[in-house]
Amino acid sequence: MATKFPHESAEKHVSGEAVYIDDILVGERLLTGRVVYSPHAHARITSFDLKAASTLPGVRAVLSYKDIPGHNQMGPVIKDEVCLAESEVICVGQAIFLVAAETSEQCIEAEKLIRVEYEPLDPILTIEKAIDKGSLMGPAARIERGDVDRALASSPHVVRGELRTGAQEHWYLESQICLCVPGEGPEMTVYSGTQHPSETQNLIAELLGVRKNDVVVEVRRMGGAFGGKETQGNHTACWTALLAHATGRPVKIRLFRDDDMKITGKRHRFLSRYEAGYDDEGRIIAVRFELNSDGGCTADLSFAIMERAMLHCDNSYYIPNFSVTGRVWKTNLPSNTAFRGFGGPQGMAAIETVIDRIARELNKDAADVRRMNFYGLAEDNVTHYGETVENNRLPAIYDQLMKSSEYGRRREAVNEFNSSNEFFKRGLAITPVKFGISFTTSFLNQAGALVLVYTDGTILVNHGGTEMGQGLHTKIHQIAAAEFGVSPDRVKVNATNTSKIPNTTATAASAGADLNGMAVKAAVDTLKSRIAEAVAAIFTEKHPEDPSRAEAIVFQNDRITDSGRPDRTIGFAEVMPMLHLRQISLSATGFYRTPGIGWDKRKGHGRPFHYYAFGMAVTEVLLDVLTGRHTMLRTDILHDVGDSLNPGIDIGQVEGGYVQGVGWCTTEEVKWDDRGNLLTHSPDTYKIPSVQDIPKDFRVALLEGVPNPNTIRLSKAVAEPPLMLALSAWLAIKDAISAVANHEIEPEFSLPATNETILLSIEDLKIRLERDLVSQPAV
Ligand code: LUZ
Ligand code: MOS
Repeated sequence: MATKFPHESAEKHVSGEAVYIDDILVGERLLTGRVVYSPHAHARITSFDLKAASTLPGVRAVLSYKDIPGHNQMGPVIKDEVCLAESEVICVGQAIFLVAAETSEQCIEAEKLIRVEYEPLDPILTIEKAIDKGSLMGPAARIERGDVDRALASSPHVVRGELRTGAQEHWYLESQICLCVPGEGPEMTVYSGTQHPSETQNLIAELLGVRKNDVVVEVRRMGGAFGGKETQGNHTACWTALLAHATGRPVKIRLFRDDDMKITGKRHRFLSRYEAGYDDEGRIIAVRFELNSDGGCTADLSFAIMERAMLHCDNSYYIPNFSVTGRVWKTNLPSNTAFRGFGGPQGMAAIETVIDRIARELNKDAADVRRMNFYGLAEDNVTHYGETVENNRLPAIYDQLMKSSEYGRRREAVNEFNSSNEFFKRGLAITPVKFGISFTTSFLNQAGALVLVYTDGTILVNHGGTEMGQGLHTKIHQIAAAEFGVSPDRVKVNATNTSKIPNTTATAASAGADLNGMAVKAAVDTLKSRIAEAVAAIFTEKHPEDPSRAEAIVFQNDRITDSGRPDRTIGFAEVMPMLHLRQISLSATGFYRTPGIGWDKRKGHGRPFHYYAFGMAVTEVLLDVLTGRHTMLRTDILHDVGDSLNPGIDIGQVEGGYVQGVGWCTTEEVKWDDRGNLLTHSPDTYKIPSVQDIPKDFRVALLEGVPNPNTIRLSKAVAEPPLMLALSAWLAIKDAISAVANHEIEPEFSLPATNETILLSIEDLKIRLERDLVSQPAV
């Protein structure tokens, strides 16, 4: 299946023909919706007056929580999140009122006429203050193995410290959007930019006080999501549905970019404390982590994200004595949410910091320290939570990548360069990724499909996953064609629709192709066995003396053939009208649940993941010591996707994931003022990677010859894992900074390593270096 197969919408994307929600044609009865949100991080609402706004010409509805027919609630899992604020606002950006008008300008004019009285309250805007105030979102979670206290006490060396990792804005190209079209009676059709159509459907039904079978959510495609529409696509959908319900007219809300950035949650900031014991070689004996995240003002997915951080703070390393405690803190910022990696990056940044520090303390190359701590193939291969690392690709990837990237030679070249250059330094680092594939909430690992065959031999595939540019529909398209043994041009993948597939799981956790691909295969298998039986009967009618058996029927090259008697064959399209005349059902559902997983959250033990995805990256940077500016000179990546379903798409995902991770690690800094206003709410103050930030020499390869057992066509998930390869860029920068002091003292370092952070780190290093020189006793 690994032939070239372009993204199903590639041509439409570049020609502009791809229909995004904002492109859907609606009649002149379409209204524009707008959300009016809190300017305070924390305040009581003492009164409000909507009269003047409501009577403005063109305005069709101005709504408050009082106008909600059902439950004022849009919490995705934990019901702690109101749809519209009642007597209190708990972050800047929290929705309070909704406006629908004939034009967007009228909405904005109406908003100016809304009178609200607030009584400001003291906000919590940092993890530190949340800790001081005991503002916990919920109970702490812990995973433990071995005796960490004793192991730390008896370790020859111990490093201790603290790491801060920053938030990250999703910056999907298409901002949050929804179009709702009211139908007959309580019916509502919802075109939503959501990764989770069923959850959007459920929340809207509860909000409107209607039944779930009256709400249909459809998603053709999103212009990017990255986790930012796993739960928070629901918000805009809920607001739009309320306005459509109130006015009886189609309503569309598309958030302006600045509003989107202010209103929606980000990747969780973490404050991580660590203690790690190791031997003279650099082998880790024990680690204790305390992970603290900024959950924002409601729970959203914060607990699942913390859990994934706790399940990934081992990254690729066997750590015999391990303790990790995770705490989610409640602050007065927009609720932080899923973002590609889902806690994994924060957990991995913590252990990679530990490894890097151990290497620097021992004056070793961090590559060697990483290698010696990798999970083993046959021993030392059980994680701190009890899952065995099967089909471990780490040693193979390491050996291949060290060689293909010429790490050894380049390490010498970097040293050479650094010893002869004062104002420019180079840095080099290799980091691994081991990422667990499955939702850690085990029941979510399920998917459904509905496959239809028409009498012209065309196939329509419905499944529960959503397309956000990642190529899921393309892969599903290929899977359906391959399983049916027909050419791909017979197949079409439908827009995701809750009236076709009910009760779906979010397209998330990198599992979209794994889960939905298997569900589609199950449906195709059902159809094939039904068709095989009927076709065998047709063949047998001509040769009653020598019957064809259904088990011998094969689907290949657009034909259906008796494999024992190749002359008995009929075209796939040719036979369909015959099957229809014979009253054979040509549609089937498919269902899949991931086998063999199970995870006890409370004990912190089990097998949460079906398998692991592995990858490694070597990054080399050039640092301008006087400005703190860095250039990515070269990145080599070797990544494991099993037998790739589509190498073009998979390499694109690896490249994109890496570059998005580089953004998080380097230039993307989310900042708020001391009243909880987002300062970085547009691309002129928030720096996402551009074409300039892609490594000058970027070499991405997929690991060959590694079929992944028990998955759809022996493939592996791709989406999230490559993001964390960017930690190699982050640590290459640290390596370059460290070269300023000839690797004699360790730089202070945090994430993101912005120009400013780098420059301060260098300045600090120079001051400490001078102080050391002065205090050296004369020999
Ligand atoms: N969403 C979720 C996720 O609900 N559970 C997960 O384990 C997960 N992992 C990655 C991304 N989204
Ligand atoms: Mo996600 S972070 O939507 O897999």
